[in-house]
Amino acid sequence: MARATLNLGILAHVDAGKTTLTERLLYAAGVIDEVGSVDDGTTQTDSLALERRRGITIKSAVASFTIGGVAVNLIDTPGHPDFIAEVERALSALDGAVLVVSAVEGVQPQTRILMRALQRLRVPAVMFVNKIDRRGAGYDRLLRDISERLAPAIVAMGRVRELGTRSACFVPYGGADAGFAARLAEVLAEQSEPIMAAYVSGEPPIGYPRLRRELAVQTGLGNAYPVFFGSARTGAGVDALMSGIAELLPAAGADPGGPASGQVFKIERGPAGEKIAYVRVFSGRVRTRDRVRFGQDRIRKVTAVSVFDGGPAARRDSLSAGQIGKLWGLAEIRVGDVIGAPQARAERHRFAPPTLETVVIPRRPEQAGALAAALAQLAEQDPLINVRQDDVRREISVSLYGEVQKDVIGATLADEFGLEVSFRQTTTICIERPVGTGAAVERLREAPNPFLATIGLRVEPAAAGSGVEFRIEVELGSMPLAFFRATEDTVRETLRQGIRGWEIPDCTVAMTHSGYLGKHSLGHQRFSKSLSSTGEDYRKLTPLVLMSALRQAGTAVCEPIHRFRLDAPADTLGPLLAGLTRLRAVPRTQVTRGTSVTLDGDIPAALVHQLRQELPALTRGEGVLECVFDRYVPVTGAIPTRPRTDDNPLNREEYLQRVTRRASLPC
Ligand SMILES: Nc1nc2c(ncn2[C@@H]2O[C@H](COP(=O)(O)OP(=O)(O)OP(=O)(O)O)[C@@H](O)[C@H]2O)c(=O)[nH]1
Ligand SMILES: [Mg+2]
Repeated sequence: MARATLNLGILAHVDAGKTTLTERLLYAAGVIDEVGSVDDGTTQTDSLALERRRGITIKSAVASFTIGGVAVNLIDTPGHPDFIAEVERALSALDGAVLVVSAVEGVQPQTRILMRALQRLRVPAVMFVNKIDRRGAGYDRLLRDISERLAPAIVAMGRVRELGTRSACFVPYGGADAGFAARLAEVLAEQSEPIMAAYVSGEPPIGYPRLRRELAVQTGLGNAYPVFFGSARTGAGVDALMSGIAELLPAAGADPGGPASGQVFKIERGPAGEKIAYVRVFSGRVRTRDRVRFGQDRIRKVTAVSVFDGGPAARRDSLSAGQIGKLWGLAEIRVGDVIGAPQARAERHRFAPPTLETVVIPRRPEQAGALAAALAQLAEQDPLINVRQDDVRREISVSLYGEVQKDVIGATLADEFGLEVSFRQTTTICIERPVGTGAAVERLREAPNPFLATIGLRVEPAAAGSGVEFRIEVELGSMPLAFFRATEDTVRETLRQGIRGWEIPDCTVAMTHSGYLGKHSLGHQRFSKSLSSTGEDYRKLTPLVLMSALRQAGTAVCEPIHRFRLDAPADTLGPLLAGLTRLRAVPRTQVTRGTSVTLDGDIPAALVHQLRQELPALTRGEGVLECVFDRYVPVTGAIPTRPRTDDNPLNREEYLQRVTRRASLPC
């Protein structure tokens, strides 16, 4: 019988100690004989040369071991906000998580973002408060911080001795600790009616084994969070965490029958450049030589399978429900693709999209083609870099979360593809939002419409984050379905560049008029392509109609705003506030504690990097800044525009010339 599997993510703010903890868990499980170190570049999961050089995790990595008969597949994720997309992809593969918090720094902005994502996806988690060996480590302060800022239903699983010293150790609570049993009963009573009833009656007291079982149930449901303490550096508390993982987190709830269904959470290239897809299977089984469906209806044969099953990935004939493994042979596959039957967990974009972009310039102009191909390969692993080629200006641009990601792309292009590149200065990615309603119609055989199609569209604003909704307000039978589909696809495509060239992520587009010319409407005549509508007519006419409706609606260009938290010495407040105002930052709250001050507020994403650079001078090198994307707000002052990379449907004459010239070129 296949053993149970637990796919476990290690998540935290940057530098909290995820990779060091992963190393410790592998050591405790007997997978490695020596504990590697991030600082020496010798860990199992930071295996890329670039990760070892920089001492940070850039890509998620899988390591596998066995505890108590359960195969645990650990996914060590990056904590740096520039690589949040990697975490997003890993989330789809998880059954549970360890959320790591530093005992010195406490709950940090990224910790809260990750916790919210875990709660939204109902991924159960245990918490590990790491670095108890460091001076300044807290215990009560940490528990307060976690319950106030992450989740109220937490249970400390033990106490710490010699906190803040090299010999700090974790002592797990047991049934004999009356305070622990009472705390368990109190937290669990909030979540479970039978426990509440027993708790209120008080007689007889609820038995400790029952409380422990109930803790596993409520943790598995994501209703309660056990909190362990320890040090990944010294190994303190790691054994207790390990038993906690096995006892409290549920193994994969997998459906071994049913159609094969899985999701790709990582793409890698093998030594010969072959593509390897890391897949979590949710139901059924994927076998070698199976022909599987993925992406937009591609079907490819799986040429090899390897499975993580308590040790390094090993060649097998098949990958079953609940497991994580690698698949070969799926040439066009991209990260995030669903394999086989669609499943409910394939939800995307749980975190904010990148808000910055830059142009990548090859040092040698003749390498432009090679650069485009290399970036296309990087986009298979990280589609959010959203590689865009502007044929008019002959430039390639990519989207970014931050400057570190830019350095990493530069270093990867140099190391893996031998391409020296430079980047243009990073700029902000704005969006456009319709501000009113606009409508337009172009009718078949009515000048100046040169296409054999009737299309009417109405554009309306929609709530932030709601996406693009396409509504059909005409009879579905009024036209072949393929023409509706061509119109909808083109609407979505066209909305990537609004009136000022920025994407319109949220709006409602209603199709108000439709019409076509087909062989049936030509009576006895024979089918003739030149006299019948084709999908092409809808694809070419839609941008013209949509842009004219949008122009009537009007759009507001909105820029991304980050929320910041800044800690600095209180006596630097004067120059700091002046500096923040210069950078268009708006402090909202200010709290002074002893000699330090904490400011919370908003700052345009465009100026975050500059603030980071100026901060040391403004705060004598002591300022600590945390920023996370918050929302988009309309730009005041000069409205930024982005050069178009399409056929420019805003200019009718130019557009018609371009699309008709292309149509008449031989294929
Ligand atoms: N004193 C002490 N240092 C630790 C502990 N755990 C990790 N560190 C140190 O903290 C730094 C960051 O550790 P990592 O394991 O790379 O942290 P991470 O969370 O994987 O970092 P990213 O993947 O880049 O987000 C390294 O210098 C570690 O040696 C700990 O328990 N105690
Ligand atoms: Mg790491």
